[in-house]
Amino acid sequence: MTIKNIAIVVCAFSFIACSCGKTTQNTQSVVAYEKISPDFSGDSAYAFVDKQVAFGPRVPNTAQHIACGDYLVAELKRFGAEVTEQKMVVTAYNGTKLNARNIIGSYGMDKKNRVLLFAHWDTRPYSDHDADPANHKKPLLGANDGGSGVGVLLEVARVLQTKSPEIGVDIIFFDAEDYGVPVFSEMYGGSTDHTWCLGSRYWAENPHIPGYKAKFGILLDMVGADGAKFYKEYYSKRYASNIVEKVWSTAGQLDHGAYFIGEDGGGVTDDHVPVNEVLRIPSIDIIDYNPKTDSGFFHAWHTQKDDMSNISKETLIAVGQTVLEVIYKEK
Ligand code: AHN
Ligand code: ZN
Repeated sequence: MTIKNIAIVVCAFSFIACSCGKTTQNTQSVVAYEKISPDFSGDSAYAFVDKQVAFGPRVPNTAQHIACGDYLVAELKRFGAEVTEQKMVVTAYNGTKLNARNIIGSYGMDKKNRVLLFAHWDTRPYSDHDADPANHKKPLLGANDGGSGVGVLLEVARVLQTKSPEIGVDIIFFDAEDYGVPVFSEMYGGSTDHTWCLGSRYWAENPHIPGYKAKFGILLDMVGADGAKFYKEYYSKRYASNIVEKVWSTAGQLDHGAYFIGEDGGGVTDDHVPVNEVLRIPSIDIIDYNPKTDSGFFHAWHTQKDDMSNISKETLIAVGQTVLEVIYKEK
């Protein structure tokens, strides 16, 4: 078909679409963006979240934590990644020594141009935002807070094995993110930022490969809730505004603009902060955080209700397909 012919077909189509009067679609849908990445499966990602939750809470120093860590290592290997485990002992706000491990899966080890994808895999030992104070010292299931980011990245790993992108990819599951000072501690309300993100801080200070570099990083945190909204997070814009734009515009092209909101959110102390500030890899946080609401986070945040009932395959797809598209476009 010649260019002129295509133009005639497009015009004819838009004429029909308009003349029937029933459709509200505009002619933009005729020239829709065609994605280049392989399909991201919402069913598969959902199953990866469900499997983690089935271990129970994944709190450092527990048997469930060890079992889930072993599962994550085995899955990355099954999907063809080169796996490095970084075991460490970090000290929690209350002096507890946490046996922690960061789990790293690499693709295209020989490639110099790399992208870093990360999420935390541990879950919080406290449900300190639960409506019932009797639950405040109970660990939570972390379907969304912990499970969702890892679930999306396991599905990304599965896809990476089916087709190599041009760039190398490193997936890191960080440990000991969520052991920060609880509401019931007397330390609460002080400066407690340093009590969160212990695994990512350790890695940023001791990368698994000395001198490790990546073009940019993307953190996924609480990316599974039904109706999630991702605002442009403060530190992401401060350190990596071009990556925020790249990801948000890709999401728009893929018709996921209902999830990726074109407005500024607040700042969240999260695993991307040490990656930006210590290792200086420009990194963004895709996080369900809206500073205009009560806690800012999704409704079941740090409660006993953070279970599979909140998890939506559509949300997982919106995030996962966007991340895949960014990766497969990158050179
Ligand atoms: C703070 O509340 C300081 N940071 C939240 C980071 C976080 C907790 N992400 C998941 N759980
Ligand atoms: Zn949390």
